[in-house]
This record gives sequence, structure tokens and C-alpha cells, in this order.
Amino acid sequence: MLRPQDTTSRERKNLDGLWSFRLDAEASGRDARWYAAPLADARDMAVPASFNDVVADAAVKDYFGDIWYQRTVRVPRGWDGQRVVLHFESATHRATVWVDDHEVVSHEGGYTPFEADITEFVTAGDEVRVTALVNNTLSFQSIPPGVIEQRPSGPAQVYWHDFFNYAGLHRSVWLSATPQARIEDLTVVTGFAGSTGSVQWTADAVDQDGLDVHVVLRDAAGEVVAEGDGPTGTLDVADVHLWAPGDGYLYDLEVQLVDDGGEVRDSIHQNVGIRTVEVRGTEFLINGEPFYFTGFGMHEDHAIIGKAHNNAHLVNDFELLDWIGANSFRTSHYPYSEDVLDYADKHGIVVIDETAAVGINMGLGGGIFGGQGYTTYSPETINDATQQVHAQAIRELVARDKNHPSVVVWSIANEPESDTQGAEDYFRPLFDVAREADPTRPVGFVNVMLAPHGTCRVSQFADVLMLNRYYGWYVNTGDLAGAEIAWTEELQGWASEGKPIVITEYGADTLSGNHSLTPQPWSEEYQVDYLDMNHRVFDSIDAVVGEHVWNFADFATTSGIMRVDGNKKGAFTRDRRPKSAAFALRRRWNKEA
Ligand code: GCB
Repeated sequence: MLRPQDTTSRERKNLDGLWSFRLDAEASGRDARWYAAPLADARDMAVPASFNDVVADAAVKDYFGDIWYQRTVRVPRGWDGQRVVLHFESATHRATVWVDDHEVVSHEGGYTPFEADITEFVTAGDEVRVTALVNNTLSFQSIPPGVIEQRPSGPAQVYWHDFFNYAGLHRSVWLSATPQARIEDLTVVTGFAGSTGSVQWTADAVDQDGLDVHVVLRDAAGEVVAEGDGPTGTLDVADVHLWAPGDGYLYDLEVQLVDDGGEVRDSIHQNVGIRTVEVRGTEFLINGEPFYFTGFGMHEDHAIIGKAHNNAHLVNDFELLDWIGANSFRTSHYPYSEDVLDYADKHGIVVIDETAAVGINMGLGGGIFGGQGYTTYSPETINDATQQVHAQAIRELVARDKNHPSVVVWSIANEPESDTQGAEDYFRPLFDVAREADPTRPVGFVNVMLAPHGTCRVSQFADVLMLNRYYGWYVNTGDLAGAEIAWTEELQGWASEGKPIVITEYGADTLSGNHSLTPQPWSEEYQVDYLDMNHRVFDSIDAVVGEHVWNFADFATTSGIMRVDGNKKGAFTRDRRPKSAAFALRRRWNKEA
């Protein structure tokens, strides 16, 4: 699937704006055919947005179940004879869509796109009604998982991840027109030898009878640097300008379907950053050069809009990454908007790209998230069906993001239970799924403190070790000297594995404006000292090739005794004001600052 584009042969119409919106706690709307008429008793809802914080009503904020979105759209009158597609960039966590009375597509998984060919249901120039039945419940068979518990007060949605279960239409919805004979998918793999770059392309075409694939590569100035023919092949690029951290140089690959007379019948464009990624011993190499990750685990999280994509926030967050000297981030804990990855490509920021598989760990809930007493891997909980959904989430992530030069590692899960036979059996095939989907990038998962070195049974499958550790916060709280000893000892153990290690989380909750003469947990001074301690440990171990502070900014979570107005481990507050730690990180990461 290709994201809708405007090209010489394609056009798109954006469906963002105000949609009719209605909760359906009884799940009666489907039988009552709510899609077949204007949505009754509806209120307005912004798209894109998480619905939760937009409405001034606690029952809406914490709602789980069926949610209806509807709007009408006029199909552009110039689209006669074109193939018309309805494209959702995401619907959290699943959706079924109708066009007028016709059910056109269903999709499971809240952070990857889906679309339907609706040509037969629309007429150019006429209006159609688009209805999406979104559902945000989490179960043991969803990614991420959760469970609905029956309580004396009624059903409650429980989940084991530490961020608010924002839901709705978080990203753009598009109507788009393509020719019938078209390019349907494209895979690009890049490399270089000396000063010559290579761009290998594989284009999947549909209904291409009598049409040939032609590719044109242009440099950033628009000059043609290479051309080729056929569904697959390799272009040589003389005097290549590599894509590199801090240098987001992009070529433009145009893929055309051309008829006998040389007329271009379909045309798509793909940004291409020419670079290589490789793990060698304990080194992580980009373009053959050792790379050290500095940056954060992040969240798509903002006041009011929740997890919605917003370009002002996008630019601002990347400005702050630049200011602080971050060269990379992890899309914790789900695939981010494609606009985020496009921006990272363009600005030379390196990305660890993660699936939404977070909270596959019933041991971790202990006290923080509630919902104790479950076995993680069992026929009744995380089971074969979950594994299938997880495999599909990995395939969809790779299918969507495979051509982004910024993406250098696939993270297939965050902090799953990983020290049991069940974990080993669950994850072994998932690593195969990731490698089959993309043989070119390293694959890993993020290990939790509950499975320290020597006990983890999943890290054997990973190319890169990614560790989340909270010595000095959740353990050795307030005792940074003790934390330093314990952390160094564990990390030396991991270093003996001979793989590169990225510390994907370390952090301390910090209430902005809370100061202390002596380093007290929750104070800005403690956060700075905590980070300094961690950095001493990392600097003492060669196999550590990266540090991602948890988190870039404070973010919303479910309520609980461990969280005061959300998680406060940000270097920035939720409204992006710097804490003292931000200045300290800036000094470390901008060596000249
Ligand atoms: C973790 C999780 C992250 C949490 C963080 C915390 O290990 O991966 O989602 O927010 O700890 O602050 O507890």
C-alpha cells in the first residue's frame, strides 16, 4: 500500500475537519445500521484528534467500546474513470468503514494505515457518506493487550502500559484517485561502494498490461542522476551524497508506468536516502561509521489532542531535539505518524521504530497498573491468536516504514515478559517474521529490568540489545551510589554478550520547579544527578552505543498512586518547557555547547 500522493497521475483530497461523533456503549449501532443514515444524536469531533480530552465529560474521557465517526464528502468531479480509494492513516485500535450503505474495510491495530477501493460505490461529482465504527477496547488478543474486568461498579478497562489509552482518528483520512493500471507498492534498498551509491528498486504493478516500469532518480536539486527500466533493478549513483545522521540528504525516485508511445500512465514519488546500517561485533554502524545514539524514548502526546498528529507540534518537537543535541529517538511505544518519519528522513534524525506491542507483561503491572493475578503467556491470556495479531503488526510496520532511511532498527516489543519458556516460544517466530519482512535492518526488542542479564531468554534472538533500566529510581531509590554499583555490574554482564547495547530508557520522575539542596527524588537536581550517574556507567562500557532518556517530555497516563498528573520523567514538561535536565543533556550531547 502506498500513501496517497499528488502526482501527474494521482490526486488526493483531505477529509480532516469536524466529523459527527457518537459513543455506542450498548454496541447497538451496527445492528441498527447507523451507517445507513446521518448519525443521529451526534456531537462534533475534530479529526485528527484523540476524542478523550476534547470533550468536557469524564464518561467520554475514560470511555471504551464502539465509537462512531461520520461525514460526507463530495468526490471531485474530475475523478470520473479513476480508481477511488478511501485511506485512513490510522484508527485506534480497530475500525470498520462504510461508504453509504456499503461496508468496505475492517482493520485491526491502532497505528498503521488501511484503505479500501471504493470506485464502485462512488460517482465523480456526487456526495457520499463515510462512516467509521472505531473500537478502542483492549483484550488479550489485541496489540497492545488489556482486559475488561467486571467490577462491582461495572466493567473496567485494564492495561499494562504506562500511557493513557487515547483513541479515535489520530491521523489524516484521505480520498484519493489513482489510475487503474498503477504502481501498488515499492521497496527500495540502498548501498554504496566508494563514491558510487546504489538504489535497488522493486515495484509491484497492478493491471499493467502492455505498460512498462521506468524509474528516474533525481538529486535534491532536481537533476536526473540515474534512470532504469523494469519492475526491479539497481541504479548506480555517481558521486553519491549519502544520507547520514545530521545530514538528511534525499534523492527523489520517480516510478512510472509507461505505455508504448512513451506516455506516463502512472507516476509515484519516493524519497530515498542512500545509506547502510550494520551491526558488527559490539558496534552499530551507519555508512560503515560507528554511531552513538543520543536522544529519547518519546510519545505522541499533547494537551487536548492526545495522540493526534499536528504539524506545529511536530516541528516544535524536532526543534527541541535539535536544540538539545539529540541525534535519534525511539517511537515508543507504537508506530508514529508517517509525517514524523518523513521529517526525520529530511532532517537526518535516526529512528528506532517500534510496534505497539507494549504491556505483554503481567508481572510488571504489580501495583502500578492494577490487574494483577494473570499469567502472561497462557491459552487464556497472551496466546497463539495474540501472536498472530502481533506478527501482523510487525508486517504492517515494516510494510509502511521500510523505505525510510531514518529507520535503522525494528523494535518488535517493549518490555515483554522475557525470562520464561513461554516468552521464548512466543518471540522466536516473531523475530523470523521481522527478518523475513526486512532482511536489511537489525531487529531487537526492549528488555525490562525484571529480566536482568543472565535470565532473559529472548535477547538471544536480537541483533541489538535494548535495555530499559531505572537504577536510582524504581530500585536504589535516592541512593545513586548504590545504583551506580548495581547498574555497572549488570551492564558489564550484558556487555559480555558481544552485541551493541542501546540504553532505551533511564529516567527519574521530576516535578518541574521542585528544587532541593540535596539530591531528593522528584527534584530537578536529582534528575540531573541521576542522569550524570547513568552517563558515568555508560561511558565506562564500550559496548554501550546509545542512550535514550525516558522521556522527551512529561506525558499522560492512566491514573494511579504512582502517577501525579501523568508520568513526569520528561526532560521537558508536557507543554515543552525545559527542566534543569534538559540543559544538562544539552551540555553532554552538544559537546561544544
Ligand atoms: C518503562 C516503560 C515506560 C514507562 C516507564 C516508567 O519501563 O517502558 O512505558 O513509562 O518505564 O516511567 O515507568
